[in-house]
Amino acid sequence: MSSQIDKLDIFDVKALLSEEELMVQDSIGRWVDERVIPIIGPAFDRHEFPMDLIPEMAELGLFGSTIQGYGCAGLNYTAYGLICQELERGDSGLRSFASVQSSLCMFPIDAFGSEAQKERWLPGMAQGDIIGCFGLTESHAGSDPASMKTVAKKDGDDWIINGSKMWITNGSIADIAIVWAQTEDGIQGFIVEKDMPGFATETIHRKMSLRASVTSALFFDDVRVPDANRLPKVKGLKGPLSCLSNARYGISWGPIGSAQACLQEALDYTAERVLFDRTLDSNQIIQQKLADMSRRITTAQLVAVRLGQLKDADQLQPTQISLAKWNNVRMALDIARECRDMLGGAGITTEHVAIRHMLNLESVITYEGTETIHQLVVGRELTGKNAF
Ligand code: TGC
Ligand code: FAD
Repeated sequence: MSSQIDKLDIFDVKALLSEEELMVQDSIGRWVDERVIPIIGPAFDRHEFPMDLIPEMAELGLFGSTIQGYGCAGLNYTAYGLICQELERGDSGLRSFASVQSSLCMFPIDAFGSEAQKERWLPGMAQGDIIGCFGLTESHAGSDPASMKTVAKKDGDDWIINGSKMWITNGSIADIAIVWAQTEDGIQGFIVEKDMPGFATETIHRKMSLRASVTSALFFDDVRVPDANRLPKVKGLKGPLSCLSNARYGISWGPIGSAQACLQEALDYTAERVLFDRTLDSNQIIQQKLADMSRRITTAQLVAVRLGQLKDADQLQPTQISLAKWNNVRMALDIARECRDMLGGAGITTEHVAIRHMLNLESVITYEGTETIHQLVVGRELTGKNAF
């Protein structure tokens, strides 16, 4: 039986995209096929982020892609979502790198920075010459950033920062860190440069998830930061939470790519594998499971496209992002686990992609607000009661 339906896009979501959005998706998708997929399994095994891909990502316009000017591509948010989806089809670590650089570092400089800060940092970040990291989480309470202990105290024209941050993507490879600290005036953001005395990083080893990504702890021991490095246009938790909103938006798209990669692998594998005199995909139970994956991916794609429309119309609410991040990451994690199972013993090695995506998604469901935190955000919207 032949059909016009794309197995990974049953509702033809592509038909809802503009020419520019399709072009972005095609070019990044081709790059992921050619440059990422052949090398990413071994990089994950070696616990290494593939640094040599950074200039290529910059060349493709992936960093700060929604920012106008400063050498950035000025794309819309639907295109940014598609970039996240294609990158995550390769590996969540690569999408993480782009999310942190774009949504968590370039976005706050663009939205809350002075003109001098934008001119100093954004062009180099767009070119991938300056790498950023985002320090919000502390070891005692990631879900509750309002309780952070890192402090910045005013000292003449400078600030003195003391404290530490934990689980920071890109921490030990970053040239600058956007660091959120308590001040007498509430939480404020500072651009800490890697060679400022008293600033140190330590890479976190032995991760079983996001192995092709650098995760670090940051330490601040009387780090003197000039007031010129303070983000002047925002005070309070809404500063870092706005950055999270942007990153969570991209993460709502990304795992669709992981799920597509896993489903494609399961389709290929079960079509070849012969057990009890027939291919595995001839069994009703296998078909039912594959069909159910397709249903969940399709739902997630439609959620993402609607999210993109709302974001591009500047109407997106944090609760909508929470619902989408929760739904789409959960969808991908469950599918990756089910695909791993369909591959039997072969599914437990990184010769196949399912277990790598499955392990990565354990981080994705935890960072940028755990699944529970997003459920509580939606619960608060429905009931009007804060249950955190
Ligand atoms: P709450 O009282 O609700 O809000 C405080 C202020 O913030 C505003 N706000 C938001 N603004 C923008 N976007 C959002 N999503 C916002 N949510 C809230 C809010 O309006 C208020 O503003 P104002 O002007 O009234 O002061 O704050 P809360 O303390 O009750 O906390 C709410 C909660 C639990 C949802 C929040 O703390 C939370 O989201 N916790 C989870 C923390 C988290 O997600 N951390 C992520 C760290 S970064 C990371 O994981 C990077 S991974 C990178 C990668 O590799 O991809
Ligand atoms: P906790 O907050 O201690 O949560 C533990 C458990 O308690 C979770 O299951 C949670 O859902 C649950 N829980 C929490 N509150 C409630 C409640 N009220 N009711 C019921 N259950 C609750 N952070 C950054 O700032 N920058 C980064 O670049 C960054 N990158 C990361 C990369 C990786 C690979 C990982 C794993 C994390 C990263 N993080 C980063 C940190 C991440 O955001 C936190 O791990 C996350 O917010 C959860 O915080 P926590 O680990 O302290 O867990």
